[in-house]
Amino acid sequence: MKTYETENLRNVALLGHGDTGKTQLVSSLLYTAGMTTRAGRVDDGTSVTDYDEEEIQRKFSISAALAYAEWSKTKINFIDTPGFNLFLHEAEAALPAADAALLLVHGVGGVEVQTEKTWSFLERAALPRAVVINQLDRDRSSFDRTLEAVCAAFGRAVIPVQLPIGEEKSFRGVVDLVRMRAAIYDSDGSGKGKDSEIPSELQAAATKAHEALVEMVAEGNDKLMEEFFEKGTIPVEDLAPGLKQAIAGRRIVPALAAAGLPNIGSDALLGFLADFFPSPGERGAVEGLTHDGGEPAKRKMADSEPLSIFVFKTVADPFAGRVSYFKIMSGVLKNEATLSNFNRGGSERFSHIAVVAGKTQQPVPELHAGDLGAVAKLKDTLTGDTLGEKSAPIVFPRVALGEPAISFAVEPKSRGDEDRLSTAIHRMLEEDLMLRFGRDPQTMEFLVSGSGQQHVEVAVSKLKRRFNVEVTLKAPKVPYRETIRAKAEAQGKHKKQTGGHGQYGDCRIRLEPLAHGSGFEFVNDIFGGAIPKNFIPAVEKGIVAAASKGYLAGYPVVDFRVILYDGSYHDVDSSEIAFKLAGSKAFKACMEQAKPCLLEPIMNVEVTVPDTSAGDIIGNMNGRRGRVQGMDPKGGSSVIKAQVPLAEMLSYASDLTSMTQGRGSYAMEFSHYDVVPQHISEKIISAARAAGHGKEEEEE
Ligand SMILES: Nc1nc2c(ncn2[C@@H]2O[C@H](COP(=O)(O)OP(=O)(O)O)[C@@H](O)[C@H]2O)c(=O)[nH]1
Ligand SMILES: [Mg+2]
Repeated sequence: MKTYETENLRNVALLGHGDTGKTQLVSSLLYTAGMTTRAGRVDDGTSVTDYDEEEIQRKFSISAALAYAEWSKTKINFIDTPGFNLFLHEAEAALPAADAALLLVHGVGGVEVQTEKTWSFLERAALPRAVVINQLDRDRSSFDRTLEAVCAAFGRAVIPVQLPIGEEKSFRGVVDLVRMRAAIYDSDGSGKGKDSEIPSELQAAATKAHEALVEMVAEGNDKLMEEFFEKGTIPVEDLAPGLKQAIAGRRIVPALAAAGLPNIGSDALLGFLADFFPSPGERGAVEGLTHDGGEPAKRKMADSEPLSIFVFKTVADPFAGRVSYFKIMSGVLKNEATLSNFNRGGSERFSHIAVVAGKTQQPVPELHAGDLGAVAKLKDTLTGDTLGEKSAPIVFPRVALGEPAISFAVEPKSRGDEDRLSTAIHRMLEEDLMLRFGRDPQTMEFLVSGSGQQHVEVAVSKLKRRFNVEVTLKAPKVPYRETIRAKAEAQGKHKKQTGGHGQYGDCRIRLEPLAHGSGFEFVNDIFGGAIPKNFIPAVEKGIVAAASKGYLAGYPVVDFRVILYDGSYHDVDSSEIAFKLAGSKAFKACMEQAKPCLLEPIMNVEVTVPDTSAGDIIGNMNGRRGRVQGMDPKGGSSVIKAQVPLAEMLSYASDLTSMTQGRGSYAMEFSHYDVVPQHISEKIISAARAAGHGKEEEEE
């Protein structure tokens, strides 16, 4: 297997709404580049990047996957990502691997919810990008209309560098607006166009679009601007580097035309990526810290810098074990190298490093700065870790993902499988950062939490297929939280000093509410050693433990600050455990006065229904304590947006089906936590109390 220098690499993530054709396009590009002997197809389950059994069955991408193609001596690494909302966190998590992105937009559907969402990911990651208007072979598709929608959504930086030749069934090629040539494709699906003159009927439109592009490139470049004023145009030799620079600087977002399935425009797209997308080295220095919580530090993506790599994905393979996908952030990685893990300490041996194309791996002797690779069997390394040369530590930032929105209780089908379930799930948690696993504080059942029902169902299906553990999913649970609405102050004293070695711990704390979503803060305000330094963490631990068990109904208490301001100790009888118990007692005493309340997750819900059902749907939303925020028409349908408590949405799928005779669909994602109304909260609390939880529960 060849290795590639940094300047000959491109790392390109494909993002966009589900079903825009990202996975199909990658397979078609790989075929055109000669990487596969047959064109893989999503619909036959033979695509390169939807190789997992779960993806083949469902015919959509669930996790980010890699593949690469060589084109004009350049290695293009593709990062194919899911576009469906419940799996979108996978796209976000994989972005550190990319140095640029293709945002796919459906030639019929236009700009959709996840188009905007993934655009915002690209903004946050500051990635250069191009828009591909895809599936232009479809009936009712339109390059112009879609482009207009894209410009309306994302601004005037978006400008075509191609025009389509023919439309719908007769879409057969693209005009290259930089070189002013045309490529015409056969129906053989090779993806290789015939270089031709621009068809005469497109000449005028192409000239106009070329001039617009020239002007836009010149706008941000004084030298080109002068040339443009002098000659009224810019020759290709100057236009091309100017365009490349403008893309890298995110001043221009070029728009291209394609149809991945019939493979039209593919060699032109590959050429565009090789010629105009930035190499990793052209992205400037990557920022990190000298160590976790340390000072800012930087690395250039160059071979000459000390070695560092960033792990952006982990796969739990039942046979190969843990497989780690990484990017070389700087330096050169040689096979069999030993690297330090800068997040966790310890060292790891990189044996059999490989490059990845879908499910296959090819061993390589070395990888240069910017390239992507994989290695199996690292001991303690997980997604988000930075490793490298021991003498040159650096830690790159992790991607912060949202919180899971829904929990299901699961139960192993065969008794005695609890341990196997727990082992298998823990391996899957390494692979999927949005998945959570724990025990229900009330029923002690196993809980699996994820972004939505389908996400959890996929996890359950993987458990069976990969790890041979079968579980039943029970009714979904709402992950309530508890919080406080008032300040409170109390003492917690744990004292047992009768006979033998005694126990003594005493603390005084104040509790203060924090804004929703701010979590937990601990402030040590002890002066003059009222509590010795070494026991202060014990007080905090005791409070955290008590908060996690809840006060009203057994749900974790969140969004509060604790100020530890006084206490006392005993020279002999004070211990860590005594201060832990004191902290826990003080917390409970405070909760009594702090006006505790329940919080529930509120979801952003988007329902698409035929116009005739819109009224019913809105009425129904109001009945679910929903707040309707808007209604937009969309090609004969209505899109209704609302915020609704998760507790009211648990049975929505089947209700929507019956309200619309199966013609409605909806998507939902977590928005925020809000206070549960009094009358509902009373029911939840009394049910929990009846089950023996909440305040009455006594530990020790
Ligand atoms: N007609 C047509 N169908 C396409 C094209 N690209 C993809 N498809 C189909 O659209 C569906 C979704 O494609 P896929 O690549 O899985 O989309 P993704 O969710 O963006 O990865 C599949 O049924 C594909 O066969 C295209 O260019 N033209
Ligand atoms: Mg896909």
